[in-house]
Amino acid sequence: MEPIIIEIRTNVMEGDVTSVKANVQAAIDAGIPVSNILNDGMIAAMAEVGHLFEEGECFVPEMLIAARAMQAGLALLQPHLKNAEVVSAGKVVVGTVKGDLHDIGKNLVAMMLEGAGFEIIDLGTDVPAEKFVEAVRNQGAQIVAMSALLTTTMPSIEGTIKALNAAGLRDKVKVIVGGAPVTQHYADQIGADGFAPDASRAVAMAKALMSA
Ligand code: B1M
Repeated sequence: MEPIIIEIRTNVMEGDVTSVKANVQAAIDAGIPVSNILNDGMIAAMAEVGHLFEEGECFVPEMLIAARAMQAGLALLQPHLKNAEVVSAGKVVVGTVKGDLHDIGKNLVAMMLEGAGFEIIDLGTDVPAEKFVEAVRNQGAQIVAMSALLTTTMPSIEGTIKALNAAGLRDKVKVIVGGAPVTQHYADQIGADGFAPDASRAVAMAKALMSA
């Protein structure tokens, strides 16, 4: 692995925003593929921070500063995730479900969908079911993309699907779900149309659902 990728990983884990920015920019300038910078550098760092948290070797403040550093790096990668030639592929309402404040995976999914030509309505984090319903109704979205990072907030995905049903909107939108604890099995169980384990496969899923 390129030494600069290892440095980026360390920078993110240490929450060193200045070095993350400098090294991500240097890696981009050196022509290192954006997918390597993202997956081997930044996402790998967050996985390691999560592992240290589980082991009791780091705490919420460390997770938070690592997340800030990751977001600073993502901002530099964002223009490179976009494909300027693509025209609107569809409208997607994106959000992290109620009770859940994790937004990095959701932001990545939104960025990559945008890069693939989708129009994004990002509702942010801790989004109640009613807000998803309102956005679908008012914006005429074709896809709802929900992210959950906590086992305790996964039921909010199902609650939102039920709310879309109750509002008579379920057959007007496709629902894609994802986030670390979410599985294909869970997606099937709650009646989602698609599950993706990562942001690039969320794009492939969205495209497949639009053409279905
Ligand atoms: Co939290 N946290 N956190 N946290 N945090 C996890 C998720 C955890 C796994 C850590 C651990 O114990 N190992 C654990 C959850 C355990 C569980 O329920 N199974 C956990 C916990 C317990 C908590 C708190 C409860 C801690 C506490 O307060 N005691 C608390 C909850 C707050 C809340 O939400 N109500 C909490 C808080 C936080 C911070 C605020 C400090 C911070 C978030 C900051 C932010 O997001 N702005 C944070 C962080 C940073 C993490 C870890 C370390 C990293 C998450 C991340 O950004 N990963 C995380 C550990 C881990 O995930 N291993 C952890 C990078 C990101 C790119 O990956 O979001 O998984 P991810 O997205 C992936 C895929 O999942 C997928 O695509 C992305 C990759 O391409 N994906 C989708 C995501 N959404 C998708 C949607 C799709 C498709 C794919 O379709 C729509």
